[in-house]
Amino acid sequence: MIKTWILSLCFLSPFFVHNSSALPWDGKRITHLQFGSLKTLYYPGTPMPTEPNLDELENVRDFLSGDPTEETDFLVKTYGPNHPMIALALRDTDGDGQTDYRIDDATTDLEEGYGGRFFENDLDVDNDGVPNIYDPNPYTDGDELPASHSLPEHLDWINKNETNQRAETQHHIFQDFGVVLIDRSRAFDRRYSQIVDTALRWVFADAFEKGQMDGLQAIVMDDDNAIEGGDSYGMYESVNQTLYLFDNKLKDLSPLGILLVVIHELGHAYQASMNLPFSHQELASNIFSERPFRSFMERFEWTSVEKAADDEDYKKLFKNVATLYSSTNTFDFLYRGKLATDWQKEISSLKGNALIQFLKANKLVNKYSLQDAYEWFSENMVAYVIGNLNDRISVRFEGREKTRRLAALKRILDKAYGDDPYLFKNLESFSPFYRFLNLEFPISEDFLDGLIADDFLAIDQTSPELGSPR
Ligand SMILES: [Ca+2]
Ligand SMILES: [Ca+2]
Ligand SMILES: [Ca+2]
Ligand SMILES: [Ca+2]
Repeated sequence: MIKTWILSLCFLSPFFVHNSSALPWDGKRITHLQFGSLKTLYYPGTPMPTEPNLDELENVRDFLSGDPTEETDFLVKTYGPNHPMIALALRDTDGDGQTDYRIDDATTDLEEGYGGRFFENDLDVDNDGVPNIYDPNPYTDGDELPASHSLPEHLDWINKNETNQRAETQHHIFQDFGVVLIDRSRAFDRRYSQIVDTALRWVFADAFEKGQMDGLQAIVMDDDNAIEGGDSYGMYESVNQTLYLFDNKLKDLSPLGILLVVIHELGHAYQASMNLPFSHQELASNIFSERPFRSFMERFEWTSVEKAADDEDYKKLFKNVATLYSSTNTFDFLYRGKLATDWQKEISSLKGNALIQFLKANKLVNKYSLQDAYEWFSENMVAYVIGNLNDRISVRFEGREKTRRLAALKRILDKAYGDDPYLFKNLESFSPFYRFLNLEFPISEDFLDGLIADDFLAIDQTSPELGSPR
């Protein structure tokens, strides 16, 4: 019966009106994609939500008939006249004030990707105490958690007749870190699961041990992220405590490149975990204060100021729909006393040598790290790992072998970072942030030797004449 609804909503629904105006909205194709996201929302084969009832549809009509706001404009642009989809975007099944879904508001332009896909928002939609991903019936209460330390059947790769290394890795990660790997619109292959295992075990194990990674419950594999035309390797979403990896973009990277992406995103999970004891409810709303993290970053020249109550961003704040991006911080970040947005303006016109000099003078590893304190943290964390790897190669190898390996490392960084030069040496080993990382995330020689030995460097594709990394 629910299946019928899927078909009817996509193709036959009376609510579905074929392209009525010049909206950047291609009903048939985009609805199919948006709706498809529900089928892998928590895990492949996620049961579908029930069809919106008449009350919900009336509620949608009321909501849209008021004065237009950025929020109603967004819903109409994203879902067109498809009121059942808007009803889902507004739905709060258990009435706890947290809507079921977080809506992808990246774009509604099909050329550049598409918005309107559904992401997890309320972590327990039916309020039966079983988090959605562990819940075989996420929309129906009455389920019970599986015995501790065992994966529920629908998530367990071994139940899919897999006795291979991929399934073993999933088990070890769940047992040791309480994090579950989930195939969503794509499957983890053996390589991905091993790389995630490497990052967790060799870089983040201490943080897990100390309870500093509570903001991570799942690592999931998807095809791509709609953001920036799918130009995204990964994403961490604090509200649903999920780290997303995007196969379409990641598959071209070498193992080391993928590892660096995973470390960057795990860095975000570490940052978000700082805020959890204080503001989980806040995180679930669209307003973030994130005070613990802000205070922490003051040690590293990142301060923050509260936004004025009449700030433009507050007017854009959505009140009824949770979105991935149209949220607002209640504060602005400053790096070395200057607004991050002003830094970005200053740096945007710089190219070539001028850019490199600027980054060096301001101790920045790249342009992207000026986005905000979160990105600065994660980019510097990656620089820390690369710097250690670079030093290890320099110590262990000489002459041509050393040149080849350092060149391989440079190629990997160039490929991953594209036009944004990545100057990992700008994180100096005597800087406060390096010292923090060295204390909290000790890097062992065994780990570095593994990266060198395990084909992580994709060494055979390297041209030996390239010089050492910048
Ligand atoms: Ca709810
Ligand atoms: Ca709930
Ligand atoms: Ca549940
Ligand atoms: Ca349930």
